[in-house]
Amino acid sequence: MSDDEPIPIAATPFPYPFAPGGRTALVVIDMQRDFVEPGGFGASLGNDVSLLHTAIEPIAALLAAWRARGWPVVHTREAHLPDLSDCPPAKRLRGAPSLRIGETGTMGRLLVRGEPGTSIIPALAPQRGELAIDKPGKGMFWATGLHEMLQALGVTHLVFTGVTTEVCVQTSMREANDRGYDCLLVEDATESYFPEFKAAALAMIAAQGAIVGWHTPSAALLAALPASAVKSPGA
Ligand code: TIU
Repeated sequence: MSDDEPIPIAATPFPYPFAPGGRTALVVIDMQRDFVEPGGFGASLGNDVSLLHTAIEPIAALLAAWRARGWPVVHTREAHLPDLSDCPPAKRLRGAPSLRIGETGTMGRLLVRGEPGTSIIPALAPQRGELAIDKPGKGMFWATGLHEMLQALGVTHLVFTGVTTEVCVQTSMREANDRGYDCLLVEDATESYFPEFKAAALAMIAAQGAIVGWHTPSAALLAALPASAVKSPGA
């Protein structure tokens, strides 16, 4: 099969034209201790963080598939500068959390770059050669320079995973669609603190003829990927 020919992936609302040859990046949004573990930002908002755990294994399987093929991977972290100059009051003062962004919890200062809680969970830790970007907003393109990095790599398609579906994942996917990327969201590799919001986000994304993009289970995507070059030990 030619690297130029799209591979049709069974998806909602119709097959997704997957671009092989390293033109599709796997995006892992904000799989940070601050959202997934007790004592972090997600818990400070009153959420049950265990609801996000089912996404971890499917994301790990997708990471393994991308790594085996040498395709580009992007990890994002929602993280602010230590002086919070990139965290406007409209974000910092919103709601009534038990701890606000920048305050100190059991894993350090919430959503501040370099703090233990801001790191990506060990099961999904970035590897050398993968992009790992700190983003001050919900969307991954705001104030990050990511679009230029992806253009330099020749990436035209994005496969989305991570948390939370209707907040940072959906915002990033909408930003990506506006920038011309064809986007696929992996249903079991994304989670929300609110199952009904996850379902609504999936429906909104695919409605009106994939107005934002497509969604599919990880099994359908993995089954359709071209074979990886098998790397022998020591190769
Ligand atoms: N609160 C919530 O659902 N999400 C966030 O605050 N950030 C992300 O989605 N990463």
